[in-house]
Amino acid sequence: MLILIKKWTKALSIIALPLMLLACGDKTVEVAHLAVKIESGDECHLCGMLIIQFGGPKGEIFNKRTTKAKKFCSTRDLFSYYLQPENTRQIQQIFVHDMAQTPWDKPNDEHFIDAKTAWYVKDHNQRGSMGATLASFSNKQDAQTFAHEFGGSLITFAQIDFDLLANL
Ligand code: ZN
Ligand code: CU1
Repeated sequence: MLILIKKWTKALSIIALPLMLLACGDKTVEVAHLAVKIESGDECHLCGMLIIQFGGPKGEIFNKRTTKAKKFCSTRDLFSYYLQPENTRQIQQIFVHDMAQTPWDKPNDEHFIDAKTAWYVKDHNQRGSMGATLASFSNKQDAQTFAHEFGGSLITFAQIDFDLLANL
């Protein structure tokens, strides 16, 4: 009988250990999200505008420990939100449209790309929901082609700050 109980406790501890690890791990695990579609009623998380009523690249943000995307009417509003330090800390993933793959006036949500590795064109003459905005591209060559056609210059994710946004 004693042997049986001992066997049981051993078996239990074997089962319990991975479960505990799983439970602890759960809080820190960072799930990779895929960009989601912008629906007809979706409002910009920053300015409240209906997102699909306007052209230009849009943005999406997934925070750590949440599954719901925050959606933005423009790359301009996306970065205004992202750059606030209390937000930057919470953010796990950011997406922007690849404007080489989709028309400016009606971006297709199948062409969301990782914002952190994207190339951006500032000071071009195309307008987004909030006026001047950053055009986003997955490919440097495409960003150059866009700048050639619509003006502006190339920057990377790391070069985007509040100063730059204010002077678009
Ligand atoms: Zn907005
Ligand atoms: Cu807006």
